[in-house]
Parts: sequence; C-alpha cells; structure tokens
Amino acid sequence: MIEETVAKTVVVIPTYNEIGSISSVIERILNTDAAANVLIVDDNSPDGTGDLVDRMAADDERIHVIHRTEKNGLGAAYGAGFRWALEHGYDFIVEMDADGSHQPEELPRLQALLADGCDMAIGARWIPGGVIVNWPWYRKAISRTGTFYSRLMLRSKLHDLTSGYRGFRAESLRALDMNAVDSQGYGFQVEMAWLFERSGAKIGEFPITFVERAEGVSKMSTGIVIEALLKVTGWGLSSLVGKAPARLALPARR
Ligand SMILES: Nc1nc2c(ncn2[C@@H]2O[C@H](COP(=O)(O)OP(=O)(O)OP(=O)(O)O)[C@@H](O)[C@H]2O)c(=O)[nH]1
Ligand SMILES: [Mg+2]
Repeated sequence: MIEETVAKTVVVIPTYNEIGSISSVIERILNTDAAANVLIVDDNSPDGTGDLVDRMAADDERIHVIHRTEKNGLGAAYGAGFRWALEHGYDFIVEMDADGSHQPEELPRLQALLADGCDMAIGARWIPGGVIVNWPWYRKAISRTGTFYSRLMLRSKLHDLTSGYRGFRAESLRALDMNAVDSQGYGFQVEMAWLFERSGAKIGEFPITFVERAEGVSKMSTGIVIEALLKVTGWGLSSLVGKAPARLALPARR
C-alpha cells in the first residue's frame, strides 16, 4: 500500500509591536489549516507581543516563538525563521504579516500552488481578482509604480514583487544562502522574488485581498523605500553588464 504523505506547513510571522492583531492572525491560520504550525519571530517588542505569543505557545504545540534581542529588520527576522523552519522538517514555508493585511483564509490557494510543484507562490494584488481594502490612492500609486519600475529594471514577469504573502517549498528555499540576502522591507521581498525568478524557479501567483492594517503602527519608512529603489536600480544595471548575483541551485523540476 502506498502511504499518502501530507505536506506540513509552517507560517513564519515576523513581529514588532503587533499585540493588537497577532492573536487573531494566529487563530485564523489555525482555523484555516488545523495541521499548520505558526512560527513568530519577535524582535523584543516593547508592547509585549513576545509575552503574548509565549502564552499562546504554552497552550498550543502548533505555535512556536523565536525571540531576538532587538529590532533588526524584516530580512534578518525571516532569515532566522527560515533557518528554524528548515531545521524542523516542514515542507511548505510561508511568509505572512502580523497586521491582518494578509488573509489567513487564502492560505489553501498558496499551498495548492506549492503542492502543484511551484518552488515559490506569491499572493499578488496586481492581477485579476486581487483586491486592496482601505488604501488611499497614493499608497496604491507607490505600490504600482514600485512594481512597474522593478519589472522594467529587472525584466521581471512577476506582478507583485513587494508582496509579503508568499510561500516556498522547503527544498527550494534550502538552495538560498540567506547571508547573501541583505536587504530589508520591500527590498528583501523584491530580492527574494528576483533571485528565484532568475534562477528559473517555477513561480505561481494567486490573487489576494490585501487589507490595510487596522491596529498598530507601520514599520515602513522612507529609508526602506529608498533602499528598495536603489537596490532594484543597482541589480538592474549590474545584470545588464552581466554582474548580477549568482543563481540558486534549485532542485530538479518536479
Ligand atoms: N521581527 C521583526 N518584524 C518586523 C520588523 N519590521 C517589520 N516587521 C514585521 O513585518 C511585518 C510587515 O511590517 P509592516 O509594518 O506591516 O510593514 P508594511 O506592511 O510594509 O507596512 P504597512 O502597509 O504600513 O502595514 C509585520 O508583521 C511587522 O510586525 C523588524 O524589524 N523585526
Ligand atoms: Mg503591513
């Protein structure tokens, strides 16, 4: 008899001062997929987010927490989370924000793409079916312009390079040297997507409903936007002269 194996998912959520929304996001994930695990990577949030998730983890073995000593940026938090996830044998490793912008109920669409053999799945706002709730026109304009500029500079075919709702097959993520990914915020998301795309990864996109955060304070800053802009420009120019970063050695196509 052939034994059917079920892919095991971990949703990695970096947090910094997300006490108002994190518990409901975790509950919604576990209500959507009771077999999934959640890993919170907290940078010693002064508002007590770390203590709250510790209490939740004590009551539910599907919830895990990594505590880091200081706020060190999104990319570093995901680096620590990915390492932990790869060491703990998960098949699908998912990124999600803690502020309620990403809908946990849409997780099955992401998992279906990974189960279908995608190395990476991206929840996209700028494709048919994608919806944005409660963003003023200028936020939409910044996001659209950023995506348009990145597509142009990087000659990318992806439609939402900055989206933070995405997932990877573990064996594909293992090909990545996280030490080589040094950008933060949006730059981190663009860099990861571009590394996978230019390595010939199979990338699936699915439409998401993105909801502006209702609680807490945004960690987005002008510095993060400028970093992303400069990096994208630098990557685009260096790839034109054949000096782009090395490609990933992805596992053979399924
Ligand atoms: N651990 C950790 N998490 C972070 C850090 N910066 C941001 N985050 C988390 O990363 C996720 C995205 O951050 P947001 O502030 O929502 O950034 P954003 O979605 O680009 O901005 P908004 O649209 O204003 O929400 C949230 O879960 C944050 O708590 C950090 O330095 N360390
Ligand atoms: Mg957000």
